[in-house]
Amino acid sequence: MEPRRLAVVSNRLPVVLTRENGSWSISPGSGGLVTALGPVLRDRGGLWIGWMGNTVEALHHSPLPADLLNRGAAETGYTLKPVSLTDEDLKKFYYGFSNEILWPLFHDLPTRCNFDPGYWKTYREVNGKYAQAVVEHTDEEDYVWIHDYQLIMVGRALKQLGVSRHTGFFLHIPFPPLDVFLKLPWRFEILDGLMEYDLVGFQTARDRRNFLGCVKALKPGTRITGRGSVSRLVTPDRELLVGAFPISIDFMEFSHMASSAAVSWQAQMIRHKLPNRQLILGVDRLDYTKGIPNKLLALRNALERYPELRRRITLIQVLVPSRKTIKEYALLKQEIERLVGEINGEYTEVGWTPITYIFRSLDRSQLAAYYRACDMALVTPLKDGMNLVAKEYCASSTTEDGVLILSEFAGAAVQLHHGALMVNPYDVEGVANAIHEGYRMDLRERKIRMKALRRSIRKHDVFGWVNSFLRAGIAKDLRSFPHLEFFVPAPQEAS
Ligand code: ADQ
Repeated sequence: MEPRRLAVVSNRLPVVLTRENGSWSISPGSGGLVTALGPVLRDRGGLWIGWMGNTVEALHHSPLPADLLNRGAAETGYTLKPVSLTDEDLKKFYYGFSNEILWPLFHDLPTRCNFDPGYWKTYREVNGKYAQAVVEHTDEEDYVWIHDYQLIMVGRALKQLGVSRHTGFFLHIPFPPLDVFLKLPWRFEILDGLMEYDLVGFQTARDRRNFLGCVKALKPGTRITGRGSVSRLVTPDRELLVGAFPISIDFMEFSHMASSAAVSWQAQMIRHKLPNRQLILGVDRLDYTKGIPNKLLALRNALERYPELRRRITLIQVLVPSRKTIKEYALLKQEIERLVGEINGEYTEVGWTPITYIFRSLDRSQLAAYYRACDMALVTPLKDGMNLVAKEYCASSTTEDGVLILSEFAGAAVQLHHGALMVNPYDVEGVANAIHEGYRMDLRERKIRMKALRRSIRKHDVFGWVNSFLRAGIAKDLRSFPHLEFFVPAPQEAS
Protein backbone atom coordinates (compact mmCIF):
# COMPACT_ATOMS: atom_id res chain seq x y z
CA MET A 1 0.00 0.00 0.00
CA GLU A 2 1.29 3.47 -0.90
CA PRO A 3 1.57 5.71 2.15
CA ARG A 4 -0.28 9.00 1.80
CA ARG A 5 1.41 11.28 4.28
CA LEU A 6 4.60 11.28 6.32
CA ALA A 7 4.14 11.63 10.08
CA VAL A 8 7.31 12.37 12.05
CA VAL A 9 7.39 11.65 15.78
CA SER A 10 10.20 12.98 17.95
CA ASN A 11 10.65 13.86 21.59
CA ARG A 12 10.33 17.60 20.88
CA LEU A 13 8.36 19.46 18.23
CA PRO A 14 10.62 21.38 15.84
CA VAL A 15 9.59 24.78 17.17
CA VAL A 16 11.03 27.21 19.67
CA LEU A 17 8.63 28.84 22.13
CA THR A 18 9.75 32.05 23.76
CA ARG A 19 8.07 34.23 26.33
CA GLU A 20 8.85 37.91 26.44
CA ASN A 21 7.06 40.54 28.47
CA GLY A 22 4.36 38.02 29.32
CA SER A 23 3.50 37.06 25.74
CA TRP A 24 4.42 33.87 23.91
CA SER A 25 5.89 33.60 20.46
CA ILE A 26 6.68 30.57 18.34
CA SER A 27 9.29 30.12 15.64
CA PRO A 28 10.42 27.14 13.56
CA GLY A 29 13.37 25.19 14.98
CA SER A 30 16.56 24.66 13.02
CA GLY A 31 18.78 21.65 12.37
CA GLY A 32 19.32 19.07 9.69
CA LEU A 33 16.27 16.94 10.43
CA VAL A 34 13.92 19.91 10.19
CA THR A 35 15.61 21.15 7.03
CA ALA A 36 15.41 17.75 5.38
CA LEU A 37 11.89 16.82 6.37
CA GLY A 38 10.32 20.29 6.33
CA PRO A 39 9.71 20.49 2.57
CA VAL A 40 8.04 17.09 2.28
CA LEU A 41 5.90 17.71 5.34
CA ARG A 42 4.99 21.14 4.04
CA ASP A 43 4.23 20.33 0.44
CA ARG A 44 2.64 17.00 0.94
CA GLY A 45 0.41 17.48 3.95
CA GLY A 46 2.57 15.88 6.59
CA LEU A 47 2.62 16.34 10.32
CA TRP A 48 5.02 16.33 13.25
CA ILE A 49 4.13 14.94 16.66
CA GLY A 50 6.16 15.86 19.76
CA TRP A 51 6.35 17.63 23.08
CA MET A 52 6.29 21.41 23.08
CA GLY A 53 8.87 21.84 25.81
CA ASN A 54 6.60 23.00 28.66
CA THR A 55 5.10 20.67 31.22
CA VAL A 56 1.42 20.64 32.11
CA GLU A 57 2.28 22.27 35.45
CA ALA A 58 4.34 25.02 33.82
CA LEU A 59 1.53 25.72 31.36
CA HIS A 60 -0.91 25.93 34.23
CA HIS A 61 1.03 28.92 35.58
CA SER A 62 1.63 30.42 32.19
CA PRO A 63 -0.90 29.12 29.66
CA LEU A 64 -0.14 29.21 25.96
CA PRO A 65 -2.48 31.16 23.70
CA ALA A 66 -5.00 28.77 22.10
CA ASP A 67 -3.84 29.63 18.59
CA LEU A 68 -0.09 29.35 19.23
CA LEU A 69 0.37 26.02 17.49
CA ASN A 70 -1.73 27.24 14.58
CA ARG A 71 0.64 30.17 14.30
CA GLY A 72 3.56 27.73 14.48
CA ALA A 73 1.99 25.58 11.78
CA ALA A 74 1.54 28.65 9.59
CA GLU A 75 5.28 29.32 9.97
CA THR A 76 6.51 25.77 9.46
CA GLY A 77 3.86 25.04 6.83
CA TYR A 78 2.90 21.68 8.30
CA THR A 79 0.68 20.43 11.09
CA LEU A 80 2.09 20.25 14.62
CA LYS A 81 0.49 17.89 17.11
CA PRO A 82 1.52 18.23 20.74
CA VAL A 83 2.04 15.55 23.38
CA SER A 84 1.48 16.73 26.96
CA LEU A 85 3.99 15.79 29.65
CA THR A 86 3.83 16.38 33.38
CA ASP A 87 6.75 17.33 35.64
CA GLU A 88 6.85 13.71 36.83
CA ASP A 89 6.98 12.44 33.23
CA LEU A 90 9.83 14.77 32.44
CA LYS A 91 11.76 13.73 35.53
CA LYS A 92 11.45 9.98 35.08
CA PHE A 93 10.99 9.53 31.34
CA TYR A 94 13.31 12.20 29.95
CA TYR A 95 15.91 12.94 32.62
CA GLY A 96 15.54 9.49 34.17
CA PHE A 97 15.21 6.54 31.80
CA SER A 98 16.32 8.34 28.63
CA ASN A 99 19.24 10.33 29.97
CA GLU A 100 20.39 8.42 33.06
CA ILE A 101 20.05 4.95 31.53
CA LEU A 102 19.80 4.71 27.75
CA TRP A 103 22.09 7.65 26.95
CA PRO A 104 25.11 6.52 29.01
CA LEU A 105 24.60 2.80 28.33
CA PHE A 106 24.30 3.22 24.58
CA HIS A 107 27.47 5.34 24.66
CA ASP A 108 29.34 2.43 26.33
CA LEU A 109 29.43 4.15 29.72
CA PRO A 110 27.49 1.75 31.97
CA THR A 111 29.12 3.05 35.15
CA ARG A 112 27.31 6.35 34.58
CA CYS A 113 23.90 4.63 34.53
CA ASN A 114 21.36 4.97 37.30
CA PHE A 115 19.17 1.89 36.79
CA ASP A 116 16.34 3.24 38.93
CA PRO A 117 13.44 0.78 38.50
CA GLY A 118 10.91 3.61 38.86
CA TYR A 119 12.06 5.16 35.58
CA TRP A 120 11.01 2.22 33.38
CA LYS A 121 7.31 2.40 34.20
CA THR A 122 7.15 6.10 33.36
CA TYR A 123 9.21 5.61 30.19
CA ARG A 124 6.67 3.08 28.94
CA GLU A 125 3.72 5.23 29.99
CA VAL A 126 5.10 8.30 28.25
CA ASN A 127 5.86 6.30 25.11
CA GLY A 128 2.20 5.30 25.36
CA LYS A 129 1.23 8.99 25.28
CA TYR A 130 3.16 9.48 22.05
CA ALA A 131 1.54 6.34 20.64
CA GLN A 132 -1.87 7.71 21.60
CA ALA A 133 -1.09 10.90 19.66
CA VAL A 134 -0.06 8.77 16.66
CA VAL A 135 -3.39 6.94 16.83
CA GLU A 136 -5.35 10.19 17.03
CA HIS A 137 -3.60 12.05 14.26
CA THR A 138 -2.66 9.43 11.67
CA ASP A 139 -4.40 6.64 9.83
CA GLU A 140 -3.36 3.39 8.22
CA GLU A 141 -2.37 5.10 5.00
CA ASP A 142 0.33 7.22 6.66
CA TYR A 143 3.98 6.34 7.15
CA VAL A 144 5.00 7.00 10.74
CA TRP A 145 8.69 7.76 11.28
CA ILE A 146 9.71 7.70 14.94
CA HIS A 147 12.99 9.16 16.16
CA ASP A 148 15.51 8.32 18.80
CA TYR A 149 16.15 6.68 22.13
CA GLN A 150 13.43 8.51 24.05
CA LEU A 151 10.74 6.79 21.97
CA ILE A 152 11.85 3.18 21.50
CA MET A 153 8.65 1.74 22.98
CA VAL A 154 6.15 3.69 20.84
CA GLY A 155 5.84 0.82 18.34
CA ARG A 156 5.07 -1.64 21.13
CA ALA A 157 2.54 0.79 22.65
CA LEU A 158 0.79 1.08 19.28
CA LYS A 159 0.49 -2.69 19.17
CA GLN A 160 -0.93 -2.75 22.70
CA LEU A 161 -3.50 -0.20 21.58
CA GLY A 162 -4.43 -2.65 18.84
CA VAL A 163 -3.43 -0.19 16.14
CA SER A 164 -1.60 -1.06 12.96
CA ARG A 165 0.64 1.53 11.32
CA HIS A 166 3.45 1.36 8.83
CA THR A 167 6.41 2.42 10.97
CA GLY A 168 10.10 3.23 10.79
CA PHE A 169 12.43 4.01 13.69
CA PHE A 170 15.78 5.77 13.55
CA LEU A 171 18.26 5.70 16.43
CA HIS A 172 20.41 8.85 16.45
CA ILE A 173 22.82 7.55 19.10
CA PRO A 174 25.09 4.48 18.93
CA PHE A 175 23.82 0.97 19.66
CA PRO A 176 26.11 -0.83 22.15
CA PRO A 177 27.75 -4.22 21.78
CA LEU A 178 26.14 -7.26 23.45
CA ASP A 179 28.26 -7.26 26.62
CA VAL A 180 27.23 -3.67 27.35
CA PHE A 181 23.59 -4.07 26.29
CA LEU A 182 23.23 -7.11 28.56
CA LYS A 183 23.65 -4.86 31.59
CA LEU A 184 20.29 -3.23 30.92
CA PRO A 185 17.70 -4.68 33.33
CA TRP A 186 15.05 -4.18 30.59
CA ARG A 187 17.18 -5.64 27.76
CA PHE A 188 14.48 -8.02 26.47
CA GLU A 189 11.77 -5.38 26.56
CA ILE A 190 13.92 -2.79 24.75
CA LEU A 191 14.99 -5.31 22.10
CA ASP A 192 11.39 -6.45 21.62
CA GLY A 193 10.36 -2.80 21.42
CA LEU A 194 12.83 -2.13 18.60
CA MET A 195 11.74 -5.27 16.77
CA GLU A 196 8.17 -3.97 16.73
CA TYR A 197 8.96 -1.52 13.89
CA ASP A 198 8.87 -2.37 10.20
CA LEU A 199 12.25 -0.72 9.68
CA VAL A 200 14.93 0.07 12.26
CA GLY A 201 17.72 2.40 11.18
CA PHE A 202 21.12 2.93 12.81
CA GLN A 203 23.87 5.48 12.17
CA THR A 204 26.62 3.04 11.18
CA ALA A 205 27.23 -0.54 10.10
CA ARG A 206 28.86 -1.13 13.50
CA ASP A 207 25.68 -0.09 15.35
CA ARG A 208 23.62 -2.35 13.12
CA ARG A 209 26.06 -5.20 13.73
CA ASN A 210 25.86 -4.64 17.50
CA PHE A 211 22.07 -4.75 17.30
CA LEU A 212 22.09 -7.93 15.24
CA GLY A 213 24.54 -9.46 17.73
CA CYS A 214 22.04 -8.77 20.53
CA VAL A 215 19.19 -10.22 18.46
CA LYS A 216 21.18 -13.40 17.78
CA ALA A 217 22.01 -13.83 21.47
CA LEU A 218 18.70 -12.85 23.02
CA LYS A 219 16.16 -13.82 20.36
CA PRO A 220 17.43 -17.21 19.14
CA GLY A 221 14.31 -17.96 17.04
CA THR A 222 15.06 -15.02 14.71
CA ARG A 223 16.37 -15.63 11.19
CA ILE A 224 18.60 -12.91 9.73
CA THR A 225 18.96 -12.72 5.97
CA GLY A 226 20.20 -10.28 3.36
CA ARG A 227 23.50 -8.64 2.54
CA GLY A 228 24.45 -5.03 2.04
CA SER A 229 23.28 -2.23 4.25
CA VAL A 230 19.77 -3.58 4.94
CA SER A 231 19.04 -6.98 6.53
CA ARG A 232 15.75 -8.76 6.96
CA LEU A 233 14.81 -10.26 10.32
CA VAL A 234 12.22 -12.98 10.41
CA THR A 235 10.75 -13.88 13.79
CA PRO A 236 8.04 -16.50 14.37
CA ASP A 237 5.39 -13.75 14.25
CA ARG A 238 6.78 -10.90 12.14
CA GLU A 239 9.33 -9.56 9.71
CA LEU A 240 11.32 -6.34 9.83
CA LEU A 241 14.20 -4.61 8.09
CA VAL A 242 17.33 -3.36 9.84
CA GLY A 243 19.72 -0.96 8.14
CA ALA A 244 22.55 1.54 8.52
CA PHE A 245 21.69 5.08 7.36
CA PRO A 246 24.42 7.56 8.34
CA ILE A 247 22.78 10.93 8.98
CA SER A 248 24.20 14.04 7.36
CA ILE A 249 23.70 17.78 6.99
CA ASP A 250 22.34 20.18 4.42
CA PHE A 251 25.76 20.72 2.83
CA MET A 252 24.67 23.47 0.47
CA GLU A 253 22.99 25.45 3.23
CA PHE A 254 26.20 25.54 5.28
CA SER A 255 28.40 26.13 2.28
CA HIS A 256 26.28 29.05 1.06
CA MET A 257 25.87 30.51 4.50
CA ALA A 258 29.61 30.34 5.14
CA SER A 259 30.42 32.17 1.92
CA SER A 260 27.78 34.87 2.41
CA ALA A 261 29.01 38.42 2.91
CA ALA A 262 27.57 38.63 6.43
CA VAL A 263 29.27 35.44 7.65
CA SER A 264 32.55 36.27 5.88
CA TRP A 265 32.56 39.60 7.66
CA GLN A 266 31.86 38.01 11.05
CA ALA A 267 34.61 35.46 10.41
CA GLN A 268 37.03 38.26 9.58
CA MET A 269 36.13 40.02 12.82
CA ILE A 270 36.86 36.86 14.80
CA ARG A 271 40.26 36.56 13.13
CA HIS A 272 40.94 40.24 13.58
CA LYS A 273 40.40 39.97 17.35
CA LEU A 274 42.71 36.95 17.58
CA PRO A 275 45.52 37.80 15.13
CA ASN A 276 48.78 36.07 14.16
CA ARG A 277 47.87 32.56 15.18
CA GLN A 278 45.95 29.50 14.06
CA LEU A 279 42.48 29.18 15.51
CA ILE A 280 41.27 25.78 16.64
CA LEU A 281 37.55 25.31 17.12
CA GLY A 282 35.70 23.03 19.53
CA VAL A 283 31.89 23.04 19.36
CA ASP A 284 30.13 20.63 21.66
CA ARG A 285 26.93 20.24 23.58
CA LEU A 286 27.73 20.09 27.29
CA ASP A 287 27.87 16.31 27.61
CA TYR A 288 30.31 13.81 29.09
CA THR A 289 30.24 11.79 25.85
CA LYS A 290 31.82 14.68 23.95
CA GLY A 291 35.21 14.26 25.67
CA ILE A 292 35.70 17.94 26.45
CA PRO A 293 38.03 17.53 29.48
CA ASN A 294 40.18 15.08 27.44
CA LYS A 295 40.40 17.66 24.68
CA LEU A 296 41.53 20.36 27.12
CA LEU A 297 44.14 18.04 28.61
CA ALA A 298 45.40 17.34 25.08
CA LEU A 299 45.70 21.05 24.40
CA ARG A 300 47.66 21.49 27.63
CA ASN A 301 49.90 18.59 26.64
CA ALA A 302 50.48 20.14 23.22
CA LEU A 303 51.43 23.50 24.74
CA GLU A 304 53.76 21.75 27.16
CA ARG A 305 55.52 19.47 24.68
CA TYR A 306 55.55 21.78 21.66
CA PRO A 307 56.57 25.24 22.95
CA GLU A 308 56.44 26.65 19.40
CA LEU A 309 52.63 26.40 19.67
CA ARG A 310 52.56 28.99 22.48
CA ARG A 311 51.24 32.35 21.21
CA ARG A 312 50.62 30.59 17.87
CA ILE A 313 47.35 28.75 18.55
CA THR A 314 44.12 29.57 20.36
CA LEU A 315 41.35 27.09 21.07
CA ILE A 316 37.87 28.61 20.78
CA GLN A 317 35.72 26.21 22.78
CA VAL A 318 31.98 26.71 22.28
CA LEU A 319 29.89 24.81 24.78
CA VAL A 320 26.15 24.56 24.23
CA PRO A 321 24.12 24.39 27.47
CA SER A 322 22.26 21.08 27.80
CA ARG A 323 20.30 18.98 30.34
CA LYS A 324 20.73 21.70 32.90
CA THR A 325 18.90 20.04 35.76
CA ILE A 326 21.05 16.87 35.80
CA LYS A 327 23.69 17.14 38.53
CA GLU A 328 26.34 15.32 36.50
CA TYR A 329 26.11 17.94 33.78
CA ALA A 330 26.55 20.75 36.30
CA LEU A 331 29.64 18.96 37.66
CA LEU A 332 31.01 18.48 34.17
CA LYS A 333 30.61 22.19 33.49
CA GLN A 334 32.55 22.95 36.67
CA GLU A 335 35.30 20.54 35.65
CA ILE A 336 35.58 22.10 32.18
CA GLU A 337 35.66 25.61 33.59
CA ARG A 338 38.29 24.62 36.13
CA LEU A 339 40.48 23.18 33.37
CA VAL A 340 40.00 26.21 31.12
CA GLY A 341 40.94 28.44 34.07
CA GLU A 342 44.00 26.33 34.92
CA ILE A 343 45.33 26.19 31.36
CA ASN A 344 44.74 29.88 30.78
CA GLY A 345 46.34 30.59 34.15
CA GLU A 346 49.41 28.53 33.29
CA TYR A 347 50.03 29.78 29.76
CA THR A 348 48.47 33.21 29.21
CA GLU A 349 50.92 35.91 28.16
CA VAL A 350 50.33 39.57 27.43
CA GLY A 351 48.29 39.65 24.20
CA TRP A 352 47.62 35.88 24.10
CA THR A 353 45.26 33.55 25.93
CA PRO A 354 45.28 29.88 24.90
CA ILE A 355 41.53 29.24 25.31
CA THR A 356 38.55 31.43 24.49
CA TYR A 357 35.53 29.89 26.16
CA ILE A 358 31.91 30.49 25.09
CA PHE A 359 29.04 28.95 27.04
CA ARG A 360 25.81 29.63 25.19
CA SER A 361 23.79 28.72 22.13
CA LEU A 362 24.79 30.51 18.95
CA ASP A 363 22.56 31.19 16.02
CA ARG A 364 23.43 29.38 12.82
CA SER A 365 25.17 32.28 11.12
CA GLN A 366 27.38 32.94 14.19
CA LEU A 367 28.22 29.25 14.26
CA ALA A 368 29.08 29.31 10.55
CA ALA A 369 31.33 32.33 11.17
CA TYR A 370 33.32 30.37 13.79
CA TYR A 371 33.50 27.38 11.43
CA ARG A 372 34.72 29.65 8.67
CA ALA A 373 37.20 31.56 10.82
CA CYS A 374 39.01 28.59 12.32
CA ASP A 375 42.01 26.83 10.80
CA MET A 376 41.29 23.55 12.57
CA ALA A 377 38.37 21.80 14.25
CA LEU A 378 38.95 19.52 17.20
CA VAL A 379 36.09 17.00 17.36
CA THR A 380 37.02 14.41 19.97
CA PRO A 381 33.94 12.66 21.42
CA LEU A 382 34.52 9.53 23.50
CA LYS A 383 31.58 8.07 21.58
CA ASP A 384 29.08 9.71 19.25
CA GLY A 385 26.26 8.45 17.03
CA MET A 386 27.48 10.58 14.13
CA ASN A 387 28.63 14.11 15.11
CA LEU A 388 27.25 16.72 12.79
CA VAL A 389 29.68 19.41 13.92
CA ALA A 390 32.47 17.62 12.05
CA LYS A 391 30.43 17.70 8.84
CA GLU A 392 29.25 21.28 9.34
CA TYR A 393 32.83 22.45 9.83
CA CYS A 394 33.90 20.90 6.51
CA ALA A 395 30.85 22.24 4.66
CA SER A 396 31.70 25.72 5.97
CA SER A 397 35.37 25.50 5.02
CA THR A 398 34.68 27.17 1.69
CA THR A 399 38.34 28.13 1.24
CA GLU A 400 39.06 24.39 1.56
CA ASP A 401 41.99 24.84 3.89
CA GLY A 402 40.58 23.76 7.27
CA VAL A 403 41.98 20.75 9.12
CA LEU A 404 39.59 18.33 10.82
CA ILE A 405 40.91 16.39 13.81
CA LEU A 406 38.35 13.67 14.47
CA SER A 407 37.77 10.99 17.09
CA GLU A 408 37.82 7.38 15.91
CA PHE A 409 34.72 6.88 18.04
CA ALA A 410 32.43 9.32 16.23
CA GLY A 411 30.07 7.70 13.73
CA ALA A 412 31.34 10.31 11.26
CA ALA A 413 34.76 8.60 11.31
CA VAL A 414 33.54 5.91 8.90
CA GLN A 415 32.98 8.51 6.20
CA LEU A 416 35.61 11.12 7.08
CA HIS A 417 38.68 9.13 8.14
CA HIS A 418 40.45 9.56 4.78
CA GLY A 419 40.58 13.35 4.98
CA ALA A 420 40.69 13.95 8.74
CA LEU A 421 43.52 13.51 11.22
CA MET A 422 42.14 10.59 13.21
CA VAL A 423 42.69 10.40 16.96
CA ASN A 424 41.88 8.25 19.96
CA PRO A 425 40.37 10.83 22.36
CA TYR A 426 41.64 8.89 25.39
CA ASP A 427 45.21 9.27 24.13
CA VAL A 428 46.15 12.73 25.35
CA GLU A 429 49.58 12.69 23.71
CA GLY A 430 48.15 11.36 20.46
CA VAL A 431 45.62 14.22 20.27
CA ALA A 432 48.37 16.71 21.19
CA ASN A 433 50.49 15.31 18.34
CA ALA A 434 47.57 15.73 15.94
CA ILE A 435 47.19 19.38 17.00
CA HIS A 436 50.88 19.87 16.27
CA GLU A 437 50.60 18.04 12.94
CA GLY A 438 47.56 20.11 11.96
CA TYR A 439 49.40 23.30 12.88
CA ARG A 440 52.34 22.36 10.68
CA MET A 441 50.34 20.95 7.78
CA ASP A 442 51.13 22.77 4.53
CA LEU A 443 48.46 24.36 2.42
CA ARG A 444 48.69 21.76 -0.32
CA GLU A 445 47.92 18.88 2.01
CA ARG A 446 45.21 20.82 3.80
CA LYS A 447 43.51 21.44 0.47
CA ILE A 448 43.75 17.84 -0.70
CA ARG A 449 42.24 16.59 2.54
CA MET A 450 39.50 19.20 2.86
CA LYS A 451 38.44 18.89 -0.79
CA ALA A 452 37.98 15.13 -0.29
CA LEU A 453 35.99 15.69 2.90
CA ARG A 454 33.73 18.26 1.27
CA ARG A 455 33.18 16.11 -1.80
CA SER A 456 32.06 13.21 0.35
CA ILE A 457 29.71 15.28 2.53
CA ARG A 458 28.23 17.04 -0.51
CA LYS A 459 27.52 13.66 -2.08
CA HIS A 460 25.97 12.18 1.06
CA ASP A 461 23.85 15.00 2.42
CA VAL A 462 20.80 14.95 4.66
CA PHE A 463 18.40 14.69 1.73
CA GLY A 464 20.18 11.51 0.64
CA TRP A 465 19.86 10.25 4.21
CA VAL A 466 16.08 10.79 4.31
CA ASN A 467 15.66 9.24 0.89
CA SER A 468 17.70 6.16 1.71
CA PHE A 469 15.65 5.57 4.86
CA LEU A 470 12.33 6.08 3.11
CA ARG A 471 13.33 3.92 0.18
CA ALA A 472 14.20 1.08 2.55
CA GLY A 473 11.02 1.65 4.55
CA ILE A 474 8.43 2.23 1.85
CA ALA A 475 10.26 1.99 -1.45
CA LYS A 476 9.62 5.70 -2.02
CA ASP A 477 11.67 8.83 -1.69
CA LEU A 478 10.77 12.33 -0.64
CA ARG A 479 9.55 13.30 -4.07
CA SER A 480 7.02 10.56 -4.36
CA PHE A 481 4.68 11.55 -1.54
CA PRO A 482 1.51 12.91 -3.16
CA HIS A 483 1.83 16.63 -3.70
CA LEU A 484 -0.90 18.72 -2.12
CA GLU A 485 -0.59 22.01 -3.89
CA PHE A 486 -3.09 23.85 -1.78
CA PHE A 487 -2.48 22.06 1.47
CA VAL A 488 -3.62 24.01 4.51
CA PRO A 489 -2.35 22.69 7.88
CA ALA A 490 -5.17 21.12 9.88
CA PRO A 491 -6.41 23.19 12.82
CA GLN A 492 -4.65 22.38 16.09
CA GLU A 493 -6.33 21.82 19.39
CA ALA A 494 -5.21 24.07 22.22
CA SER A 495 -2.96 22.24 24.63
P1 ADQ B 1 24.15 15.82 19.35
O1 ADQ B 1 24.69 15.00 20.46
O2 ADQ B 1 23.47 17.06 19.74
O3 ADQ B 1 23.20 14.98 18.39
P2 ADQ B 1 25.82 16.67 17.00
O4 ADQ B 1 25.64 15.63 15.96
O5 ADQ B 1 27.21 17.21 17.04
O6 ADQ B 1 25.47 16.15 18.45
O7 ADQ B 1 24.83 17.84 16.70
C1 ADQ B 1 24.90 19.06 17.40
C2 ADQ B 1 24.10 20.10 16.62
O8 ADQ B 1 23.97 21.24 17.47
C3 ADQ B 1 24.80 20.54 15.35
O9 ADQ B 1 23.89 20.55 14.28
C4 ADQ B 1 25.27 21.94 15.66
O10 ADQ B 1 25.17 22.85 14.59
C5 ADQ B 1 24.33 22.40 16.75
N1 ADQ B 1 25.11 23.31 17.61
C6 ADQ B 1 26.32 23.10 18.05
N2 ADQ B 1 26.77 24.14 18.75
C7 ADQ B 1 25.81 25.04 18.77
C8 ADQ B 1 25.68 26.31 19.36
N3 ADQ B 1 26.64 26.87 20.11
N4 ADQ B 1 24.55 26.93 19.18
C9 ADQ B 1 23.57 26.36 18.44
N5 ADQ B 1 23.64 25.17 17.87
C10 ADQ B 1 24.74 24.50 18.03
C11 ADQ B 1 22.68 13.63 18.38
C12 ADQ B 1 23.71 12.51 18.47
C13 ADQ B 1 24.76 12.68 17.39
C14 ADQ B 1 24.09 12.71 16.02
C15 ADQ B 1 22.95 13.71 16.00
C16 ADQ B 1 22.14 13.62 14.72
O11 ADQ B 1 24.33 12.50 19.75
O12 ADQ B 1 25.72 11.65 17.43
O13 ADQ B 1 25.04 13.10 15.05
O14 ADQ B 1 22.05 13.49 17.08
O15 ADQ B 1 21.67 12.33 14.50
